[in-house]
Amino acid sequence: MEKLIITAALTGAEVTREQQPNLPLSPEEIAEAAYEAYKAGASIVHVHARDKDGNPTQDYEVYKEIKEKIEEKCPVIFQPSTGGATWHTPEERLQPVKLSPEMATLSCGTCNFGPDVFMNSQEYIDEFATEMKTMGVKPEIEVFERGMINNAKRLVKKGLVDAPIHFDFVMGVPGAITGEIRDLLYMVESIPEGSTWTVAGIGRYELPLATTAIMLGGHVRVGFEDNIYYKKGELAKSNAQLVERISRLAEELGREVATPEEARKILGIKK
Ligand code: KMH
Ligand code: ZN
Repeated sequence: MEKLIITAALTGAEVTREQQPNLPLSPEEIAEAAYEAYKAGASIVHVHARDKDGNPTQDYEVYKEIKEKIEEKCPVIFQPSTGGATWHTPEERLQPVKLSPEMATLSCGTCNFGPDVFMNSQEYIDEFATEMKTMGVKPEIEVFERGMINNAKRLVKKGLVDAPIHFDFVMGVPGAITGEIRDLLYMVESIPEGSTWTVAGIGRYELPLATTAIMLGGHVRVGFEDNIYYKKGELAKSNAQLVERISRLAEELGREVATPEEARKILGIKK
């Protein structure tokens, strides 16, 4: 089996310090969390920026500072969000792509997102994909519902995304697909042959889906964006603690963990 790529989703746009006191917010804190996650086995960090008040921002300069600070510390793959928060405009959301990062997320459809709606019209999906192609950015296709896989296949047909596609199944967002294992199997069976995939289980779904992905040959995303607990009723101490557990499980299950360099090869990223 291919080595395991672990992504650490460090901050997200929704979680607050009130909910998770160790949430990294400033560029310094996010870079330090990235370094700790890298040491624990992460080869990709998925990043959402926050402003000085801790609110989600898609500001180019803030992402630039985070990217540079991470690069000073370690060779982990920097993957900014283009999803931002549900209230960000498409123009705001696209800003970090202008940094020409190795990867960025590309959400491939609209869905309910708790009490909000996460809007991704066909027009904007195409625009985001075009911009990523122009900037040489490998998209991680964010899939919150089964139909979004079809939208990603459409992008390949239009020449806006190169195959093989790399998917991230985000499972367990209230209002979108649940994180039951049978749903993951359905998603995995539905993607084109040769694709790679990772799974981000939200909340209590994180651990069972991660373990299943390790055994199925998929990849794993963990971190405070998706889940703030280590176990029921016990907050995690850090993103790195969640990554460490996945590295340990992989070891126990006989799956080696990829370095960033190996992850680049698996994903076809040329540095
Ligand atoms: N915060 C969500 C509305 C992404 O990072 O690309 C969208 C999200 C997806 O987190
Ligand atoms: Zn995100």
